[in-house]
Amino acid sequence: MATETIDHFSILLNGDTDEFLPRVEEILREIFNRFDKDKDGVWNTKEIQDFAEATNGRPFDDSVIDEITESFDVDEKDQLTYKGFYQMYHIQTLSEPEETLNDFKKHGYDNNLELVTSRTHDETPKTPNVAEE
Ligand SMILES: [Ca+2]
Repeated sequence: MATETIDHFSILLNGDTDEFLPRVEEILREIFNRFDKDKDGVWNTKEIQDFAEATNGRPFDDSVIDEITESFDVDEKDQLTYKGFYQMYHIQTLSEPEETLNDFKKHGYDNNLELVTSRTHDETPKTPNVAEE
């Protein structure tokens, strides 16, 4: 892979406040909605596991599920809320922004946080030679 210097942190977070940039919040919302199959606004265990498989290639261990539901915002049935999902990603991103970008890539986003329709393993840089008249 080419040695690009990518500042993962600043792609995702506001350097002053450590908050997610608005585009990142949009992506988190998109991913959350995509896996919230029954559209009830929370992730049950099945939905969490679908997400885990899509992201990591395998489901989470039960202990990880427990950790998630104990650490992050859940509803009364221990289902992960969007807020909880957001918290989970925020913590990961503060410590490992690269990991978050890798996750986003698994869900079809590129380094510019754009949704690319086809998932290829090519890292062909897109150079938009936009005509300047
Ligand atoms: Ca759901």
